Amino acid sequence: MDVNTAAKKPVMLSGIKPSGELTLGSYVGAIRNWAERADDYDCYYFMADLHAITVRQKPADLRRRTIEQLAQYIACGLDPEKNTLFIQSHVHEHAELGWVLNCYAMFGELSRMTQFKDKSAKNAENINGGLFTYPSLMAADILLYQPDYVPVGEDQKQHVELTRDIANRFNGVYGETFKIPQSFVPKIGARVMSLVDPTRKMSKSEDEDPGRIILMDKPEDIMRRFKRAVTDSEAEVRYDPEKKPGISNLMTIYAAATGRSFAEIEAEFAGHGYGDFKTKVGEAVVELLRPIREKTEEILKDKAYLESVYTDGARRAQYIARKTLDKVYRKVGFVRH
Ligand code: ATP
Ligand code: LTN
Repeated sequence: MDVNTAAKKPVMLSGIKPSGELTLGSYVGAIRNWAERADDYDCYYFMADLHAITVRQKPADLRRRTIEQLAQYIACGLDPEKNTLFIQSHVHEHAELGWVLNCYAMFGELSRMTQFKDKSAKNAENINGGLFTYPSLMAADILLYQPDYVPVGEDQKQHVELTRDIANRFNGVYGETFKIPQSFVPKIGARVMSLVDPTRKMSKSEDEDPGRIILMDKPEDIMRRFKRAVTDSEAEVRYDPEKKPGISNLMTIYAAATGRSFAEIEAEFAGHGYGDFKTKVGEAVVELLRPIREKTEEILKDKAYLESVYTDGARRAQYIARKTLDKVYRKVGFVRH
């Protein structure tokens, strides 16, 4: 792709940590939104391996998952010819700008981040500096590419807000440097909840959570998980996230998988029991994920192809990232050589 021509389109950027298997939540909350927009935007999507090590990872697993995640991005419809797909640690400008932005992110605002509080509670024995300054690195990931939109799930909106604050603060001191990006959250599926605890987000790093559907799950596992999904004691398929979180979550998933509205779903299942509904949701998810799983398995067989994708992606990403970092280094007063 000619970088100069592409730069005229609005820019989209996002990333996911290779900290676990991608879930149905990662797909409908994020990746699906990325894949639909390749023709109209200049898109950058990466595997956030630098972010993944804020929680302890087994090196071999991290390496394997990073490559698998790339194969899954492609299987979900991200064409590497049209989108720049890369591994975060291959573009060292992320770490460098991350350091600079740390000096413009305030202790108080970093302390208020919900993800930091959640992860600290879950990893009480490893509340490290990286976990705390995670949002400054995420701000760097974003601002290096001067994007217009950052497509993410609901839980990441707060980090994108902080990125805007940091960018505005920096621009205020040094003049126009960064474009102020906007988060882009899907209307349906911005927060897919666990099937066994619909008050908690479906999360990829909680391996043993039976309420989690991963993209590589076999049809029989998907069906089993949906059959065991937590519902309520009524027998009415009705959208009410406060009073009926389990059913509302299943409706969200069904809506995301079939494109039907909540009213249509309520009408479709009026007078039916929950068992019937759960089976239908399970079947819809099986069909949604089947092509992704099959394509991923196929792509993973060709390691040389995957290597060529991430090598080319890093080159294209770095071309843009370097320009922004240079500008920042000049503005803050570093001697250039
Ligand atoms: P971890 O458990 O390792 O913290 P995660 O499952 O929360 O990871 P992320 O890497 O944080 O996944 O998220 C990747 C992207 O997918 C983000 O844009 C996030 O908002 C979105 N996302 C993750 N889980 C869900 C979910 N359950 N529903 C909707 N979107 C989600
Ligand atoms: N923090 C995000 C992953 C992430 C990201 C980014 C998302 C890292 N850098 C830049 C969008 C843009 C997460 O935990 N899901």
